[in-house]
Amino acid sequence: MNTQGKSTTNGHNFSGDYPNKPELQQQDCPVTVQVEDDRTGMTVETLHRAFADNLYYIQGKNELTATAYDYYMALSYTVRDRLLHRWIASNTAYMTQGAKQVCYLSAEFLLGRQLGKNLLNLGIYDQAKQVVTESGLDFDALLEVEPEPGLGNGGLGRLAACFLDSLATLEIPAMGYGIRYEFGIFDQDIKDGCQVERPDKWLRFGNPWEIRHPELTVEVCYGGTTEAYEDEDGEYRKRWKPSRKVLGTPYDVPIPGYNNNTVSTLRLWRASANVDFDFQVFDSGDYSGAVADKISSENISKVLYPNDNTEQGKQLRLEQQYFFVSCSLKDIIHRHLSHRGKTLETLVDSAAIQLNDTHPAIAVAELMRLLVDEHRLGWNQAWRITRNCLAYTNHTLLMEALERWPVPLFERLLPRHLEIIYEINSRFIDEVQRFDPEDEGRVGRMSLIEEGTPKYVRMAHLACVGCHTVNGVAALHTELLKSQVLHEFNEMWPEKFQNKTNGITPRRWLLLSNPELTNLVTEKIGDGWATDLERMRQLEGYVDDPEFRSRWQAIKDANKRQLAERILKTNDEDIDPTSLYDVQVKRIHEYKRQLLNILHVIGLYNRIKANPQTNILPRTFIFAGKAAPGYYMAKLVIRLINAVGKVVNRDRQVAGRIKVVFVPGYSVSLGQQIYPAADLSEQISTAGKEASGTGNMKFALNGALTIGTLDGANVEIRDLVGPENFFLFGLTTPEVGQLKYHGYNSYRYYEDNTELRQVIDRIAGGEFSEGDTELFKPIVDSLLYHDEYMLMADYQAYSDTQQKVSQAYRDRDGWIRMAILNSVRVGHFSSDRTIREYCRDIWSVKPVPITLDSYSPDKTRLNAKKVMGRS
Ligand code: IMK
Repeated sequence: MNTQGKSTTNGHNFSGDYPNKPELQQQDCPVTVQVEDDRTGMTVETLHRAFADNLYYIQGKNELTATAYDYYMALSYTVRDRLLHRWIASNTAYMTQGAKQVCYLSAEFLLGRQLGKNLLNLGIYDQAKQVVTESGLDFDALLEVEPEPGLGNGGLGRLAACFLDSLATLEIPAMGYGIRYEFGIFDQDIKDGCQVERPDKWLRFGNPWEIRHPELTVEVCYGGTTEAYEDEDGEYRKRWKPSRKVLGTPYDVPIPGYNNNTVSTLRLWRASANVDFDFQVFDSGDYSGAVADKISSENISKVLYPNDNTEQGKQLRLEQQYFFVSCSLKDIIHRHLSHRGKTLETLVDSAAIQLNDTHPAIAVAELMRLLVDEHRLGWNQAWRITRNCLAYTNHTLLMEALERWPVPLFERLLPRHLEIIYEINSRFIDEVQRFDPEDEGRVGRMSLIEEGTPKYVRMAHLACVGCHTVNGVAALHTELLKSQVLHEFNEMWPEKFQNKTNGITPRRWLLLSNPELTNLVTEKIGDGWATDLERMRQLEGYVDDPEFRSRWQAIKDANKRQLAERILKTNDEDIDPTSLYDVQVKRIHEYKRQLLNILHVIGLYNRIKANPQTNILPRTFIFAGKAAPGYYMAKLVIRLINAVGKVVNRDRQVAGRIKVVFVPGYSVSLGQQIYPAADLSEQISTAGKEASGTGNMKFALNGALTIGTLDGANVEIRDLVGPENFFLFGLTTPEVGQLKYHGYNSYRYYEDNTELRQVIDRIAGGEFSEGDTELFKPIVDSLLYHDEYMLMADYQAYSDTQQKVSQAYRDRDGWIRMAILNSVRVGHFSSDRTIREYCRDIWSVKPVPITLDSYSPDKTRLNAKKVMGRS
């Protein structure tokens, strides 16, 4: 490769036009542009030069003036050049081959930090580390400069990110579509034991991982009215006369596969004002009014709604959903039609469009509108295309999380879509009546519109009707979808329903987060297992090898010491790395039952207070997680955890036997430090409430044992690791149903169970609130008089099982054996497996391998005249 001479044209000038434009492919090439090897070379020497070069020419600094941030940017741009090289090759291959692409529509992508992951996937992690270290810098500290793109709340958004990694790794042409929130999930501080939210200004210093494409800007309309008209062919048609138009501009994030040349795209849309439109609409005199409207347009992509598993019902949220769906569908159609000879009839050959929960479910109506109103297709043809292209993943069984929009709001914001939904509904209702003429209630229950004042549009029903496939995210969840939440749809269209058990990417959740364990695995079974995680099972034989076990333990111990250092910094709390780390990290939600965990801690505390000599296994209870800012009970649970920590950690009598820490600001990065250090994974939701869980998989892969209920993917994890290596407790889903059905009385457990009564009395008596008996009263009352999530019913089983955990941990060898078996037997939960199943059963897409040879930059030719003429 050419290592001499600087080129005058850099890589991003290619993007002066859409990569799919055929004009750029013309033959007469008066100028040959050679892209400098400093931008593509992968050796330590080249990376060193590129790093220094970028520090100088991009950051404008040298080693005397550079800050940590400058070094971070210099390395990021070094990586970005190498990504772009492969990205162009990938886009070119997909365009020329007209490959079918997965289009993953999601309101959330919880990516985590990009630099380390991109280095890993490009295969230059060690080289970059050497470069940075030889430059006298701390590599890990440099990676930590990156602000985390927290464009999601929890599992649903993180799943989308794991899927992107697996899609690229499996060489599946794919595009993620979402929103470029200016403010991601809030930062969490803990002040006086309470959660305090701070805005997440993640873009403050710019973002080296995005490429803006103003030339691909699209227009999105809202409001106004509709009118009927007759088109040139005498056909009756509807026209939408919107009252508001905003612009959507894509920002592309390149997503490299692991150990291959594929780089796919996460396309995030940013909203801005359509100034021309504003100036037409407003009085020509109202200049400031028109400028002020700019703000309201920009608000659409301003902030992520911080709710997980609850519905917000805010107008701006519906505006966001429609915004990114409309932008994305227009983009998909544009790309399809820009292929010679392609018509909309064959859209399904270009795109498999996946709806990540109902947040993008307005896609059903919008695709119909684009096909019927804008592209003038007939209804039936449009409906066939829509149904063939769209598929829907459900992520929750909680009634309060099922999205419904008030019809009046819908009518105001999206009048044409409401008409289309009514039309879909009327045809659907006919079908329901034909399917089951006897049951008169069925139509009302299945209708896309919920009757009442006001009426509501049921988004899950819209998705069920408008998609060819509906899937759940774990075996139990899919069964409950089919038998409860959507059972009438399952009766009508059983062939629509599928299970796709979630997975996690081993690249971030093992290779990046647990490098020592990664090395040990590779040492024993060689390379290649990171993309074939079931091969970890080859390590099963080593459970009987004392040398292997002690190395395993040494790695866990080192990870635990590292976490202790971090907790000393963030919590100013000294934790004992030899104690059992009992960890619950996830969003704070009543159904996830962090409260049950802390009740057990109080139970242990009571035991020590009652008998100071009691022999209790030293444990550190580690909590982390954010509560939705408007979720009163969840925030009160955070207060209780911190309050218990304050009392227990300071109590001399407890003397280091139990500690409680709440680590603030849970995030992907913090998760990467916590999972590898955990001994015990708390997966204790009320059975039937957690759709899948994915943290459960991250813990197990890193060798933590699970204490858990038969909920979500816990069921499958337990089957795979073996029941003898899993601490099961609690009511099953049918038992929860039975107990509710026969009238659940939680107070009975308070009366009958001395241990539990003492726990609750301690809270109620103000023991953890400096005598204030009011502060935690809502928690006490909820336990005694409602207990919707049946903590009281499960308390004793949980406490007994925790006792078994302690016993098991005392047998260090036995524990490590179980930990190893957990880790090596959960290869099934690689998101690679999940994605293979989606490709085979839902998307019908095939890999398109990318080779760099034919697109290597020194062979790239530019038609300079054409490019100059355009700008
Ligand atoms: C989550 C579920 O709660 C998890 O159990 C699951 O593992 C994860 O999705 C990935 O499948 C956010 C949600 C949701 C429903 C609505 C909203 N389900 C999940 N997060 C807003």
